[in-house]
Amino acid sequence: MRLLLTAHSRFTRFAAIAALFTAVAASGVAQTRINDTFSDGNLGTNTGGTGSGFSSRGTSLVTESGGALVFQAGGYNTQVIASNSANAFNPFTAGLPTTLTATFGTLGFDSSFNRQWFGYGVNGTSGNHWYPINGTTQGLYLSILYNNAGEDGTYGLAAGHRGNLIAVSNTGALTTLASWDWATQPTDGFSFSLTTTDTTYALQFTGATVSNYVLGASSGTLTGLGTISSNFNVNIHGQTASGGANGFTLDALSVTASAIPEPSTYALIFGTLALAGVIAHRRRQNNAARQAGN
Ligand SMILES: [Ca+2]
Ligand SMILES: [Ca+2]
Repeated sequence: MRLLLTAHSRFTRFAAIAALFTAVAASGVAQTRINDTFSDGNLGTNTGGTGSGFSSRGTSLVTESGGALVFQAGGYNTQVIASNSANAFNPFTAGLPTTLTATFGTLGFDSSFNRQWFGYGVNGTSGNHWYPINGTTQGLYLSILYNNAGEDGTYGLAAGHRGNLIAVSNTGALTTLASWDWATQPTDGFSFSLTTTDTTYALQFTGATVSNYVLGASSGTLTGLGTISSNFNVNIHGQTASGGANGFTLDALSVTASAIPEPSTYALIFGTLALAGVIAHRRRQNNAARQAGN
């Protein structure tokens, strides 16, 4: 009988722990949508990573070389790529914070202008320009722009600021959610991450001096996108005014999503933990009773 009880308690404890792991696995665990370190030398494939690489959107001078995406400067040459449509998803989902992280290698500087745009654009959008001037392209964009003030007030750009986070609605309206200064020209090797839900955004930078958010904050309410009716790709756009060595390289890019556990899931987890604790306590009591009887 004692053997049966011991076996039963072991089985119950195993079942409780298994239920706990199941509950945890179903909630809060990061799901990797894209993880590309640009290491297989082919823009269109992503060997060993997550996601199936990127495609050119009618432009040239983007290569994958030396472990990085290389946007070569070409003198007004526009470079646009997008994550392949097989990896399209909706980063604006309630209860599913989704984080896009991009890490630069080098970031060239052109005394006339540099334009880089990163973010989410509607799946299937094509064309050799991808930025808010194409106002029918719904999405959320981070712009890294250097110019001589000639583009202040256009494309949703705040005057005198090199960085902007811009939402483009499904009606083409632009909403500048945040605008900031780099104290110096953005430095090589910096990373940004952008986390979104259906109602919020949060921006973070590492390796760069970013200050003076003037229109918004580093986090806030996501407005301006309108009704989300499609899936999105990660798009990247580069352009410099002159040729030479003024392009940029991107070392890594990832997109992860992590579900927020429902209250009922928390209840299940804590309930299971409590049950496991009771079982362990009873087992210790039984063992102590057996030892006392010996
Ligand atoms: Ca590749
Ligand atoms: Ca890399």
